[in-house]
Amino acid sequence: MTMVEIAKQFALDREPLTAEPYGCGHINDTYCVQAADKRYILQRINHNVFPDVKGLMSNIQRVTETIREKVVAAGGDPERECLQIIPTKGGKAYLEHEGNYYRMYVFVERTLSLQTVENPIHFYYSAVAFGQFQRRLADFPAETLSEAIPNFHNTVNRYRNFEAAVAADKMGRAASLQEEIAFVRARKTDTEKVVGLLASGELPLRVTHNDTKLNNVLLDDVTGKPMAVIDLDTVMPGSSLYDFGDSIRFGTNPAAEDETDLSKVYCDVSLFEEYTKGFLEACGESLTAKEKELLPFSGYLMTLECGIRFLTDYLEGDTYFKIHYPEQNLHRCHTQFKLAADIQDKMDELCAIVKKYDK
Ligand code: ADP
Ligand code: GN1
Ligand code: MG
Repeated sequence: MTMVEIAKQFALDREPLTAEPYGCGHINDTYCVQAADKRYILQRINHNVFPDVKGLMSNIQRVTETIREKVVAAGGDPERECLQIIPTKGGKAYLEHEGNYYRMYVFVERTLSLQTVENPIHFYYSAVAFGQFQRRLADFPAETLSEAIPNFHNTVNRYRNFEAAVAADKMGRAASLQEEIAFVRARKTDTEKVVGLLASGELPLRVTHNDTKLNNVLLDDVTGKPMAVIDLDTVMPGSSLYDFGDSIRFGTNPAAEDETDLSKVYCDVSLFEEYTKGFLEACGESLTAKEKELLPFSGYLMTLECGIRFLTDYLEGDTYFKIHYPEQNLHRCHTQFKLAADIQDKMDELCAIVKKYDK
């Protein structure tokens, strides 16, 4: 079946005409479907990454319902401020066809999904969006969510997988990666910190998004104000630090994630300030002192983790992240390590910024 034919299996009130690849996600295959005057998002879910599609879609259904209720209660526009699943003609949340899984969403029109920060206000509003997201789900029973990817941000586990990939050296690449491997090994104890504090109860477990890249929030294309938070595949119990840290990782670096000129890769402190301001305004009162203290560290940790994941995938033969050319995961790893080191260097400055907005 073509993607247009797949789209026809969903309960649309108009005829799908075209389906074109869309967006810059690293995981799912995303298409924009045109049907008369309306657009839809159609996705082939990456079931190697997400084997429990049923559990995943049930999570998304329940989470979007809760957000919808909160948006309506606050007098907002649920059509634009919340992701909306289109069921199949048979009334299911997703379609299974020849071993593949598909889902459809309403296309949120007149929005921006940014790959880098073009205007600082956009980054501020993305922080408001992810802060609000966390607040709206604060009373959601976390234990009833299925864990789409167990240990997703368990950095101890990520470190272990990295060492296993080095030992296996499936592609014969380890010898040429000694510098990168040493970079990770020198930071092993950093990977143990947040995991340890969660285990001891010193950090609380919350319902978090876990993939708070700037392009996973849609902003109004005129005002920049936050509309829907998207890419809800990884909504699971986690730490607020994962959400804050991953946004800092992606958004404070003015360069692309696979930039090869590393002089362009750094943490823009003024962007860190924009994000901190927005996040603390939106959910600061619910954060504990320990969470706030570790916000700058989380930017470093999530960047280090992402670099470790890109390096591990490169060592394993690029089986997880989509790549568009052979060295892309290595280039992505380099930007993350450069950025992680820069965040480390700027740690005192970043801590002072958090204090400034901690009211
Ligand atoms: P991935 O998991 O591969 O990152 P996403 O769900 O993030 O997939 O979708 C990829 C891109 O498609 C997003 O970054 C965004 O640009 C666009 N997109 C996804 N859902 C919508 C939607 N409902 N409305 C408008 N654009 C969307
Ligand atoms: C993936 O799906 P996408 O492109 O928003 C990945 C994130 C990484 C990110 C790096 C499910 O995000 O964890 O941080 O790439 N998502 C998954 O760009 O692994
Ligand atoms: Mg995405």
